[in-house]
This record gives sequence, C-alpha cells and structure tokens, in this order.
Amino acid sequence: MPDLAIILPTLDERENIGPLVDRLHGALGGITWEAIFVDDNSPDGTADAARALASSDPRIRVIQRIGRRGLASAVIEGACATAAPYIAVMDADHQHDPALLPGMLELVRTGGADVAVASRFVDGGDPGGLADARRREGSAMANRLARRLTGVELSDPMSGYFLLETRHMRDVAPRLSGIGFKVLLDFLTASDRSLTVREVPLQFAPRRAGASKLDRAVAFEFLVGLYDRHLGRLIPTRFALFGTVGAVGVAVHMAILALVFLVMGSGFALGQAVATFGAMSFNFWLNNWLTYRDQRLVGPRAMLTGWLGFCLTCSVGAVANVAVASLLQANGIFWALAAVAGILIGAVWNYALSSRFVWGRF
Ligand SMILES: Nc1nc2c(ncn2[C@@H]2O[C@H](COP(=O)(O)OP(=O)(O)O)[C@@H](O)[C@H]2O)c(=O)[nH]1
Ligand SMILES: [Mg+2]
Repeated sequence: MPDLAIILPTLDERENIGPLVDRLHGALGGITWEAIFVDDNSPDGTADAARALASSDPRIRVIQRIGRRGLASAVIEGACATAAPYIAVMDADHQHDPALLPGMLELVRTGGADVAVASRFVDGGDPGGLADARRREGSAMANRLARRLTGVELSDPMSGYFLLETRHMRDVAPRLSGIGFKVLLDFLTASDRSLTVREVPLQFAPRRAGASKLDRAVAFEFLVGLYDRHLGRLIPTRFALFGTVGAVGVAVHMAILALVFLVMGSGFALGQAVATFGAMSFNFWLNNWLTYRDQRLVGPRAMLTGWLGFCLTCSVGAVANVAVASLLQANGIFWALAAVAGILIGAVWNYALSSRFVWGRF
C-alpha cells in the first residue's frame, strides 16, 4: 500500500501530466506513492494520456468522470479512492513544486501539523505565478475573508496545494459542499475538530502548458460558500442561485415587454413572445456565468447547443407551470396562489432538467 496518494484534478492538461509524473519520480525517492488523476472527461484526451502512463507504471491511476465537473468534487472522489493514509492535492499544471512533498509529508506524519499547506505568502514563498496585479489583490482579499470564515490563521487559504491524513478528508466528505474550487477552505470550515495547520513556502510557478480554467471570482465564491454552509440544507445552493437568476429574468421579461408592447406598440401576444424568448436567453447566459460557473459552457458551439437545450427545457417547464396553475385555479385556489405554485413547479422542473441536460454534459 502506498503511503501517499497525490490527487491531481485535471481538465485539459494532456501536455502537462507526463512531465509531472517525471518530476514526482524525482521528488519522491524513498516514499511509496501513487498519483491519481481525476479527470472530467477532458476533450483533449487527458484521461487517455494518463492511462498510457499507467500502462507502464502501476503507481499511476485514473478516475475519468463523465457527466460531472468541478474541482472540489474531483478532490473528494480522489480522496475516497485511495487506501493511502496520506493525500496531497496539487495542480497538474506544474504551478506547484513536487519537491515540497517530502517535507510536507514529514510535517504531518510526525504530528507537526494536521494539514500542511504550501503557501505563496509566507517568508520564502513567491506568488509570482499569479498573472497580474488584479489577481494578486483578489487573493489578498480572499485571504482576509477566509481568516474570518475559518478562524484559522492562514496566509494562503486559497492554496490548491496541501497535504493531510486521508481519513480527515473522508470524515468530513459528507459535509463538504463540493461546489466551486476552494477545497481547502471548504474542508477547514466543515471540519468540527480543531486542526493545526502549518504552512511551507511555495514559489508559485507559471503554468507549463494549456490555459487556466478558473477565473477566481473570489467574492462571489465566498458568498456562495457562506450561503451553502448556513442555508444550503434548507434550499440547495445551486437551486437558490437558479431561482435568483429566474427572478432577475422576470424583471428582464417585463422590461422587454414594456419596450415592445408599450413603446413600440406591438400586439400583446407578440410582445409576450419576444419577452419570453429574451428572458430565456438572458437566463441561460446568467446561469452559465453564475449558477454553473464551475462547469461553464465555453466556445460558440457549446454555447449554442446549451442555449437551444435551455430554451427547450424551459418550454417543457412552462407547460408544467401552466397545467398545474390552471388545475389549481379551476379547483378554487386563489388565482395568485395558483400562479405562484405553477411558477415554483416550473422552476424545479427547469432546474432538474437543465442541470442534467444542459450543464451535465450528457
Ligand atoms: N477534474 C477537474 N479538474 C479541474 C477543473 N477545473 C480545474 N481543474 C484542474 O485543477 C487544477 C487547477 O486549475 P487551474 O486552471 O490551473 O487554476 P489556476 O491555477 O487558478 O489557474 C488544474 O490541474 C486543472 O486542470 C474541473 O472542473 N475538474
Ligand atoms: Mg493552476
């Protein structure tokens, strides 16, 4: 059994993984280890490339996830798929130096800390790879917020490079939100034990090949994280986002209707049709950007099929909405209540279908 499992979430990292495995070999002499690539069915064939590596090296393993996306959930699945007592989470793009692993493992193994975090912001660290000043500022703000949230003194809570005992991660796994990509933060807030965290300096390197998938809209991530922790059990986070977008969509609908019907003087039915179409398109765009930002559709083709699928989904939801509302109203329920019930049913329906067929990569 390996001592250490390195969990490597990947999305389009084909060019990076071979050289990374070489570097792991170089860095981990004397430690028995395995590397688990958790790949979300990357279009560039990262999973195939990882299997090719695995065919000549039993330490390499691959989890290929189909129809699912997200960094946090990838890490959780990786942690649940190993028997190694320790896991390290790192980027597959060479931004995280594998040479730090033996030191981090030693720190945790000898009881020096429950979690070893590679930090860009401690003495000896270097945030150099953070592309520009705006991202640096974003990181600094995120860190302040995170300290409030977790109560843990950390200079770099957004770090994606850390090592801990696997059982700790598995223990809290059922309580992790799995939304977004702040896995370390998610883990620290969800854990009910008080964990000691030690930081080691990381010189953050530029990504070796390929493009970054994350534009860390950190403020938004934190709001979502806060909501998820406190109200997420009541109304699931993603559904709440979907509903909020829907409410904004109603405003868009009314604005378009007012413009076409009142200002331009069209017939009401035409105005309503144009407004419905406009609001659906707007909702698709906003949901893609907000609700499903961790599994966003990008590129003209994916956007076009996604948009068509969303409009189709919403039409089905609209039929359910009208059917339920008229049934209730005909049975003597006050018209406004019947309408609200119809809207709710339509929303749940739209959410269920679109999360599966539009953003679920089916
Ligand atoms: N499995 C999986 N991996 C992801 C996803 N998004 C990003 N990654 C991987 O997570 C790591 C960090 O992402 P990256 O794009 O480098 O973010 P950055 O370091 O903030 O620019 C990389 O190895 C990515 O390939 C995802 O949705 N699923
Ligand atoms: Mg990276």
